[in-house]
Amino acid sequence: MGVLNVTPDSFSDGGVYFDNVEKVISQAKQMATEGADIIDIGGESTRPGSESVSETEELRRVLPVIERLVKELSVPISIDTYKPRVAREALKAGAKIINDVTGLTNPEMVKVAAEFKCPVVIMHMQGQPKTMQTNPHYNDVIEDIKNFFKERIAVAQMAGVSEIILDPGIGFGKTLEHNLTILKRLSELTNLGFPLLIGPSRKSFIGQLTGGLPATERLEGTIAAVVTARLNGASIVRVHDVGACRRALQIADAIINT
Ligand code: HH2
Repeated sequence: MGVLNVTPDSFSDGGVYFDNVEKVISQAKQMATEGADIIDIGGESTRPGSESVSETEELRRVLPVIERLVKELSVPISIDTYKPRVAREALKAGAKIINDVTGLTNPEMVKVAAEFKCPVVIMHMQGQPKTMQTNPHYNDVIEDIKNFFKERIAVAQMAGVSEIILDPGIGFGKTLEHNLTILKRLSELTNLGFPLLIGPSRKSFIGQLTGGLPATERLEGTIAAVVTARLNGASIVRVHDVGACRRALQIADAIINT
C-alpha cells in the first residue's frame, strides 16, 4: 500500500503533494509502476499533536485526486479518513477501501462500509492524535489490541461488513517499546483470521532507534520493520517508499516460501 498524503502537514510528505493534483497523479503512477497494489489517499494528518480539519476541507483536498486516479490508474484507491462523510464521497468517486485510523468506532462509518460493501481497515489507536503520545499505557499491548479488534470485528460483522483488515496502529498511542512489541509479537494477531496491515513507514520509533535520524533518512529502518512484519504475518504494508520496500519483500517472500 503506497502512502500519498494530500496535506500541508503530514510528518513525512506534508506539503509535497498539497494543492498539486498533477504531482499527486504522477507520484501515484510511479508507485503503481514500482509495485503498489493499493494507493492510500489521506487529506488530514493524524500524526501525534496534529489538529483535525473540517470535512469540507478534507473533501476539497482528496476528491479531485480520487476522481483523476480512478480514471487513470487500475490500482485500487483506499481513503484514509475517520470521517463517514469523507469516506462516503470518496467511495462514490471510485475509492474501493476505507482506511479508518479510529477503527470504525463511529457508528456512521460502519453504516457507510455496510452500504458500499467495501473492505475496511480497522486500525487500533489509543486516545486521539492531539494527545495520544502523552503516556500511553497498556496491561499487555498485544492482548489489549486483540480485545479491541474482537469487539470491532463483532460490530462490523453484525452490520454486514465482511471484508476486514486489521492494523495494530504503529505510533498511535504507543511508546517505542509498544511499537517494538507489536512488530515482534505480530503473529499473535494472525489467529483472529483476518489479514494484517502494518504502517511503520518513516515513523518516529525508527528515528528514536537511529540516533534521531529525520523522516527523510528512515528508509533502512522502514525496510527492517516491514520485513520483520512480513515474516511475522503481515499481509499488507503501508509505505512511502514503494519500490525499495517491494524489492525487500520479494526477498522476504522468497525466504518464507522456501
Ligand atoms: N499511519 C498514518 C496514517 N494512516 N493508516 C493505517 N491503517 N496505518 C497506519 O499506520 C497509518 C495510517 C500516519 O502516517 P502518515 O500518513 O505518513 O502521516 P500523517 O498522519 O502525518 O499524514
